[in-house]
Amino acid sequence: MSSFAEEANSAVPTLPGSHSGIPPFLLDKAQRAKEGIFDGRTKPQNERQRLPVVPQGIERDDFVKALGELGEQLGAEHVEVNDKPLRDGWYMEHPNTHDMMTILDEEEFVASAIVYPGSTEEVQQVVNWANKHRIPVFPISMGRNLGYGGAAPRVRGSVTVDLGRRMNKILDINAEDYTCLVEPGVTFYALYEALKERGLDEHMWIDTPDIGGGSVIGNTVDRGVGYTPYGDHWACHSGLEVVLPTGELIRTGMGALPGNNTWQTFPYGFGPYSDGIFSQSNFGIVIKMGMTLMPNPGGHESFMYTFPNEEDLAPLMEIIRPLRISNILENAAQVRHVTQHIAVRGLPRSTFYSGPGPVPASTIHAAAAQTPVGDHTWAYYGMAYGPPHIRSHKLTLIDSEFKRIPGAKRIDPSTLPADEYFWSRDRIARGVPDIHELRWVNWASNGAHIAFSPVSPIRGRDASKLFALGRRLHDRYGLDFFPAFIVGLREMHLIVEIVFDRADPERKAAALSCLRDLVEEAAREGYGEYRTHLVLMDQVAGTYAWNDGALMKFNQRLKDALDPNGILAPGRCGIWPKRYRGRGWEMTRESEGRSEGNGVDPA
Ligand code: EUG
Repeated sequence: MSSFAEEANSAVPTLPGSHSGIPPFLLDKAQRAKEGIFDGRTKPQNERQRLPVVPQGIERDDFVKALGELGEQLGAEHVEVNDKPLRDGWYMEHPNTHDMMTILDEEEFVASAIVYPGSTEEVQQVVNWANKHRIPVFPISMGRNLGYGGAAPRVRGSVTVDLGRRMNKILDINAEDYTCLVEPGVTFYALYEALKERGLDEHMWIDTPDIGGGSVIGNTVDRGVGYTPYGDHWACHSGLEVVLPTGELIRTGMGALPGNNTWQTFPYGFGPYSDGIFSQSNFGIVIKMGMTLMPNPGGHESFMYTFPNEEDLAPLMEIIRPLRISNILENAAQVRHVTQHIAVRGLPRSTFYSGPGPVPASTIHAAAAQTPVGDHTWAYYGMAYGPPHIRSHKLTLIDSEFKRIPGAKRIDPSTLPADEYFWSRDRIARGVPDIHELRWVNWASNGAHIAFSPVSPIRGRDASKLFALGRRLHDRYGLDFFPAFIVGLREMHLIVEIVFDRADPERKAAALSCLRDLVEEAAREGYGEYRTHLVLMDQVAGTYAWNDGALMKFNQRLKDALDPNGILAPGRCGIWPKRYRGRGWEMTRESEGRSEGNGVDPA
């Protein structure tokens, strides 16, 4: 317990000293967030002494010898064996050894070792080494996609290739073209700090997700989103440099033309547009990426509306769709349920309710009535961009449309205190990263979360159907329901984060069953996930089954051609290399929490 207290009280690492650190302007907030998280932690510190988990397909002695060989190439200090007790840490000091928010036993999604390449050549060396010994490797940039598996590998005992620690340079910021070129260890926090340091933060904006500690590359290749008009990160990238699973190095788009000067300004180049196969895949290791940055639009203004009833969701979506598609609503908006409004205040659920099952609606509404925003069921957060006369045209239209819903209220920002969540949304929508969103993790003690993230049209009937589905299944498992609709341009992502106590096996099992039901029933209605956690990848991939699974067969052909030895991130996004197929590696409801299959083809 003493090391636990020590961990809780230690200082949060900061930029620029640590590539993974918090920007100094967020340090106080991060330190308070950390205290809150460790206050709610009852899970005893893991003291389990352990041998490193060896991946299937290699003997322990051979594996240890192979690691020694890699240490000679990269330097022994850049090869770490994962043989110590697993440390969960928290968002800012997250582990690269396992899934700190695991819904399974924590020894399932666990690495055997972590290696830290420092250059393109070293990434190639790692890949060549993996092919020589047939050892699965799992690349991460920062590994901060918590809720989707974090840094953890899908195949137990994989060697994690932590790219972020030593490959974290901003290679270029171009203030004329509004672009940058980054390595995997550059976080949204770090990119924002770099713009400030160069005096460019008023000139151009980054686009950050809800929390800014993730890798720009990692989030983008996972097709994450942010909240300025540049919120579709994948659509905003231009140019990749990729190490292939067989060790070759390629540049995509204009990057393939020697001496080009348009790698970051024209994403397509000539011929097939290859970038797509390197997102949400296991076909290559992205080590450089170009990203566009947004010109300061000359003004910005956040707005927030609340709507009183659950039934307001459908008419609201019908109002949002045309406004969003025509860019009167300019950024990916969030329509959040009142339960989120309460949870993001950062207090544990036990503050409000100690009974079994979900916190009753009346309790949530009573709590909401006590907040500066007041009682409501749905809250819309958006931003208008441009100088005042441009904004006022859009805001007037939005106001008259939203007010068609009886009881709709525009919240006056000047009535909201500085630490209100609204101001976090305000910063994020103008490209200033934050850490506020983390607070709802405290809802459960030992709070962990996994997302259910289906895509739907921006339509009243789809929103209502998904809301009812989520409500029914959460009720079935006694879980609080946290829906947030993220409205893209012509579609929306519903994000349902299930928050659970990761020290409670029964609650973990309930959360996992609920997630499996959600994926299955949503698919039956025609909804698929835009992204998912390691534990759900096989199931979600299985829902994209049109024409007898033709897309997965195509992906498998690509996998076999590009990665004949099946060493790169086996099973990621449901894509299994040949030597794993037909051996029970897919995780389903029937796997009973085991992530491994029965061996690999020795050939
Ligand atoms: C959030 C948003 C996501 C996601 C996971 C979490 C946070 C919402 C839009 O994508 O995939 C508050």
